[in-house]
Amino acid sequence: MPVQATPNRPQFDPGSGTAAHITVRDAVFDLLRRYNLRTIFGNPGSTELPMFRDFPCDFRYVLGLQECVVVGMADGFAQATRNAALVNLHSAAGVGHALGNIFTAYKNQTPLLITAGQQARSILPYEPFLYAGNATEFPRPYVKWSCEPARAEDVPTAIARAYHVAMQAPCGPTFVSIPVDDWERPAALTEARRVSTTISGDPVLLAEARNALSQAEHPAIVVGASVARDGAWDEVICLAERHRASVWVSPMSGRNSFPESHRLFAGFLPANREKIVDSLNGHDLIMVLGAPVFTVHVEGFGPFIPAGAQLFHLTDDPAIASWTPVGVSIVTGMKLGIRALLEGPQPRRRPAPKPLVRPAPLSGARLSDRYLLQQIAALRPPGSIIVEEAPSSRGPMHDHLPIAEKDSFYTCASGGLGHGLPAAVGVALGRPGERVIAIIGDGSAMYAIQGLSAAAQLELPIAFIIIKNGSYEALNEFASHFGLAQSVGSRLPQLDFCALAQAQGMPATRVIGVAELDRSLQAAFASERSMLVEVHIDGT
Ligand SMILES: Cc1ncc(C[n+]2csc(CCOP(=O)(O)OP(=O)(O)O)c2C)c(N)n1
Repeated sequence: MPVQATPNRPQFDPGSGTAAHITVRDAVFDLLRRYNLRTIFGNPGSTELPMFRDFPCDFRYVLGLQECVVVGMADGFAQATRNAALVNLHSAAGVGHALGNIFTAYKNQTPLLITAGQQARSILPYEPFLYAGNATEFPRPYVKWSCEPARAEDVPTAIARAYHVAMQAPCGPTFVSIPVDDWERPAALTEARRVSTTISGDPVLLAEARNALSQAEHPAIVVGASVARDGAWDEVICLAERHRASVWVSPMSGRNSFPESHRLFAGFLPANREKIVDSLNGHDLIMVLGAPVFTVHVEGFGPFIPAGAQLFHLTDDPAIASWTPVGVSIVTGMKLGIRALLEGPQPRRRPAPKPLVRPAPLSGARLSDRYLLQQIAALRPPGSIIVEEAPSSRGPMHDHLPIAEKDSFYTCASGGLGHGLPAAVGVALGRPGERVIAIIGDGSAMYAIQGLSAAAQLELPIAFIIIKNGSYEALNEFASHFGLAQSVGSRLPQLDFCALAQAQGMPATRVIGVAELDRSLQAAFASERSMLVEVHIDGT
């Protein structure tokens, strides 16, 4: 990340050898400016207010009406801008509300620099109102580093360290708890150093991997979110084409890393060990790029890969490399790693794999989620970005809404609901001028419905499509896996999403039948501001 110029840097006083009248606040805002962290996602409380005294005009504060929304927006923004996002939470209670999406940011490998207020140091021994006991322990284990500086003057150094740790692979959230009286204390300016974030893999193992790839008869590539995060889209296409390899998407991938319209695209691996082995059957070499091997959702048994196959694994996460049960793992950045694979010897001649058979187009006799997704695919503006959180519609989406352009799909890697709706706001904020389409289940929407307010206030061009099926349908489907006749607590009460949107300043429209669908989608896709479309699936 380039270090930024500092327009309003506090004056250095040559006489005393220190900068004159520099407070912790001055030093922290100076650093934030130079790390280009000028957007603060927050929800303020008494213990944070002094941080914002004389709030500088080159910063903006993005208010989330609940902390889960704050962190979800920051996650989308950080992913969209490829820089850490700055979050400010209220001490214990605010951090508590935020934890679900902090977990998701950790699994998404999203760099977040999270600060939280703490009570004044002098009263901490007396357990004051709104203090945080063991503040640094609370967000663990889903932050990579956590600190409450021992002295006020150490706050800027802690912020610098938190930024660099968040940005190191695997990227993730970090946490600094800041006592409320620290902001006015004197401090020294801290250098915004440049710290490299690129990891280059072991050249010997990379040579072994590329030789094996060139010699394989039927290689498969499995791509995960780290490929997209590291901007290695073009490199993966080159690698797949060079080797005529089938390309699968890893289970539960949070980003799109390969064009789903490409003739080598083979499909999505399910999050189930036996089904993964079935899908990869026939491949003698499996090259996993930027994904765990493998994320599963249910217990499974037997081999991890087909008998006789070899597996190589490029990952930017040493922890994932260490628990991977099979094959050779190489810890590397994706761009560098895949470029190293491209230098391999000429691959053997191979027939092109059979193209994926797509489902036939639907007629629209029913307003199913499949039909809705097909129409979104047909009507969405070119270059639009999809953010999804609609669990039982994920499979239909794979079938009917192929994602063909880079950096055009985001979802959560954790399975924790309440991320997608605010993440869409963050993505739109981070990619100004681009159209975002948020496809959200009616159950999922309710975990972070306050995010609509931010989208309306910020006047962002987001089409929120609520798939209204009146239930936690994914749980009904899952019940059969455990042999349950039906699930408890999976029917939703009557919810009026149009009213929920309008109450937050966003226009909304309801679609009950196929006849109104296209017109409503087109209106939402053309609107300069956010709009919500509540789509009743199958007559719900
Ligand atoms: C924070 C959180 N709570 C509960 C769940 C369990 N869960 C998984 S899918 C699901 C249903 C989501 O409903 P909806 O968004 O309407 O999608 P549908 O299942 O109907 O496709 C629930 C509650 C979860 N994944 N995350």
